[in-house]
Amino acid sequence: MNYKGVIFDLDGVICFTDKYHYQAWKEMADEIGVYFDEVINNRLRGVSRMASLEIILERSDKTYSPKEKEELADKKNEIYKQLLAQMTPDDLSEEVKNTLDELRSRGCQLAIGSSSKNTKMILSQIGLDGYFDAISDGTNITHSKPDPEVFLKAAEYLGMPVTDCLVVEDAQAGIDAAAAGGFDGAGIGEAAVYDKTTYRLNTFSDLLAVVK
Ligand code: B16
Ligand code: MG
Repeated sequence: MNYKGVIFDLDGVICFTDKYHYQAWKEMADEIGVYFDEVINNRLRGVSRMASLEIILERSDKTYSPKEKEELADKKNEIYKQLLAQMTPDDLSEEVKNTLDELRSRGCQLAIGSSSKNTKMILSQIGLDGYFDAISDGTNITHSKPDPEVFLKAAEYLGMPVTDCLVVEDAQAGIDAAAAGGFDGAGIGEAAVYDKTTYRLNTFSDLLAVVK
């Protein structure tokens, strides 16, 4: 298929910040005495910050007010940002960078479609500040994945119809969002084996066989 634009999820596709999300949520959960482990953390993939907190609080006996929830989410985000500050361009793999460069040299427009409100900081840490033609992220949406808003905005920012764009995702919620928006979806990691995925990627550079 000939796609003119490729919209990449960030965490789990371009780079791997899930271990930092886990560490930060774990510290917050321990502080309020709520059980949290890596299995629960897997349910947070691609899901917004507040929706992630709701999943963690399923194990709490206490009812938290909206203000208290904001405070908990802020606390987690402060810890998370301190961890992100340790990231460097070495956290961007050569395979990902070379594949992005090759797609660009084939004339593709490249965009980010991420739930994260920390997208710009992450891109800057890994040396991709200013690299993408468009960025749609947690700061410009009101509905998080599996709602298609983040990808629809990315296509709009690229100035392209949905059918010209391919979405690359690692999370089921992200593939659901792509499908809901009418996009084809290429899945990597757990999303590669999800039945709504259009293309299964074993490794990131497999994209070069999908986007000709
Ligand atoms: P933040 P993605 C998502 O990024 C993460 O996978 C998810 O775990 C996180 O809760 C979400 O971003 C929001 O992140 O707290 O930084 O706004 O996979 O959509 O790039
Ligand atoms: Mg992701």
